[in-house]
Amino acid sequence: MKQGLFPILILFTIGAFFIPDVVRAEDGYRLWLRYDLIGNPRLLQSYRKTILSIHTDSLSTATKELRSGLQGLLGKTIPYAADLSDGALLIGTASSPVIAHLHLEKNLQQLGDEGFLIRSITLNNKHGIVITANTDKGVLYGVFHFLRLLQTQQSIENLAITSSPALPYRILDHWDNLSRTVERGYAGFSIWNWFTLPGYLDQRYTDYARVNASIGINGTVLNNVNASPLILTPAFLEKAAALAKVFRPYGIKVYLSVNFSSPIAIGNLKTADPLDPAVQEWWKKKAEEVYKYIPDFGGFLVKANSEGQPGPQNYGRTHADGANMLADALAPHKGIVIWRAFVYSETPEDRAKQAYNEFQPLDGKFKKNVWVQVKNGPIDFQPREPFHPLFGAMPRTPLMLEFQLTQEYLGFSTHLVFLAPLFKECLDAGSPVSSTITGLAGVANIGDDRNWCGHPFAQANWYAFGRLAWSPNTSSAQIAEEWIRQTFTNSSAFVDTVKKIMLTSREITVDYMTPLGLHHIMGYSHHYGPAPWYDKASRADWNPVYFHKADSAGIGFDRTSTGSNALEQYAPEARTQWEDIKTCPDSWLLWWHHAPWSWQMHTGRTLWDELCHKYYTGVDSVRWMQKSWATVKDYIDPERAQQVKMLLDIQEQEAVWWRDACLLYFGTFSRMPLPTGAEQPAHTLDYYEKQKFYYAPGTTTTGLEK
Ligand code: BDP
Repeated sequence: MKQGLFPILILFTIGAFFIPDVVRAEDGYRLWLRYDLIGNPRLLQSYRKTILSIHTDSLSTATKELRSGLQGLLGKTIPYAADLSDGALLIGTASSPVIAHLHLEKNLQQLGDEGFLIRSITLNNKHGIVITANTDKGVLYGVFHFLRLLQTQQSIENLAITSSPALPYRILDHWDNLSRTVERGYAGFSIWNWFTLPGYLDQRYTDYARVNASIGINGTVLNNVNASPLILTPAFLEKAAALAKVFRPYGIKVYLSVNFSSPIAIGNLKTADPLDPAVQEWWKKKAEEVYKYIPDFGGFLVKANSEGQPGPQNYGRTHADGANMLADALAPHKGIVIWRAFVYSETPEDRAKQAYNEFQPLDGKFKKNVWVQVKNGPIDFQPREPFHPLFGAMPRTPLMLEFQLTQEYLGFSTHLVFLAPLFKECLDAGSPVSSTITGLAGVANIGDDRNWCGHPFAQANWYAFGRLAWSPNTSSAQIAEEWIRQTFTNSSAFVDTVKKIMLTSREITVDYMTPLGLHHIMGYSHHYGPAPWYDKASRADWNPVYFHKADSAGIGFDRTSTGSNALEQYAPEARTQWEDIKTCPDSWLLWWHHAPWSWQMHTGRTLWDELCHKYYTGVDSVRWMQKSWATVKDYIDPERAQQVKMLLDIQEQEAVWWRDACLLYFGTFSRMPLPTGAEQPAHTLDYYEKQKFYYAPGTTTTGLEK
């Protein structure tokens, strides 16, 4: 080798190692905690001047996160400093020496166990920023908030922020099976590798905890509500305990879904009757065992007497009998029972009334540590539902509000649908909801796909859930903007355009799937695509025809006093907005009323014309999303730009599928034509009806059979 070439080669080799960092493919793994170098040089300069050292006396999870976040964002290592110097970030709990002498106790009193304070201070002519709280967990939340300010390029001058969560329980519910399949999961298999736990602790478990803590989520139910009794066997408890250990420093408690028949399935008892002393004893011992594995275990989540799951009614007992028995077993350990109100068994009544009928009379009968978990609407996570009538109707029972992040009824992980507006619609429905809930539960949309959620934009629904559980008053626009800036870029052209897409996406989806209050008209069992014609299920209320009731006179489910009278389950204030067909908002019309095809809508169109208008607008709007995305895609990495483009293309085709299938079918009742001059369906109704969707239940395999 010629002299002189060697150093160049070394340089080249070193360079090659670093290049991938620069051009690294963006795979979405980092979610909204990307911590990339601040792109705006002026801002970077000012942040660098303001943040010179970290002054702390404990190397906690919070300080480590802060340090690694700053390293990425500021492109340099921020040193720990033993003394308070100019430009210090002071981190610690209120009682730690670096904070105690600042005498901030008064400001911290209101913040409870989880709130935090971030404040600019000047002490002995030295400027600094304090991040503190009453607990380590609060400090961690404060650190994540501070990092969010930097990631979204906010000013960090004159900070005076206090924040504490509105709701104490902020829990993700995983519908993950022990086989690693995920019920209604569209992002791969379960992230919990039950085969290699407890010995192998995947980095994903830590990142999962970090990401959740960054949005204030403080609990996780590891397994499916359709629970395998095996989760309570020592082998699985050991695995759950290993996860709990990883999550603990991030303030996340583990909960488990339990099967009500566990005493029979794994306890060798002959019954699971909640009033049987042997059954009660079994659960007490089981709870003791669980707490030996997981000392800060959160509690049990139970789906009972719903969709074939066992429950107290199998023994002629009530939901309260069942829940109270488990509550007694958990009470000595400070655990809670979260008992789901999603009941769905065959009844001659309107399906929408069942949960209220079974649960409302039990108000006041539950033990103190029982929370009743209610889905946002009375049917089942549809694109639009009115809020559940149990909200406001159980004043003596703490209620958890359950949202579905996984898009079972909203296009799986294929359609771009930002769910914050859907969540807000329920949260903002008034005091019945806001005054009675103690927490939010979100059915997780997470799997082992590299980007966690399948669709790059599905991550935003996880983010929105956490942000709203912490602070339900936050607007959808703010949440979208924060998420875009952290997940993609701060470029305003991109932020503005993508925010518009996100904020309208849910309404667009309602338009092309279930406009004007239609609901539950999707494919049988797999729940993908349109099948309003379906009437073959053995139970009436499994059939879409049950829900839309289209006939030659009109369409919609009469739930007023002339029909099922589900409306009577609501308080008068809520009732009045829907009761009268003349004043009922168009968006709810067919949920509450069976309206004639020629009914005059508030827009001036007839019902049939409005239905067509909505379906056509839905499709046009997806095309608008495609075009808008094309104008801004170059602001971000080509990988995610292309993924979103491909998914939007599928969404467009499927919006057309929904529109054409539904309008052709409903047209057989209205006998009215599609709008003149409008794009005509490419196929006949018969073609759509014959399409088969293959789906292997319990797996994540889906696809349309051509
Ligand atoms: C329905 C899902 C079903 C769940 C059920 C539930 O289709 O897979 O088990 O909700 O919430 O929407 O228990």
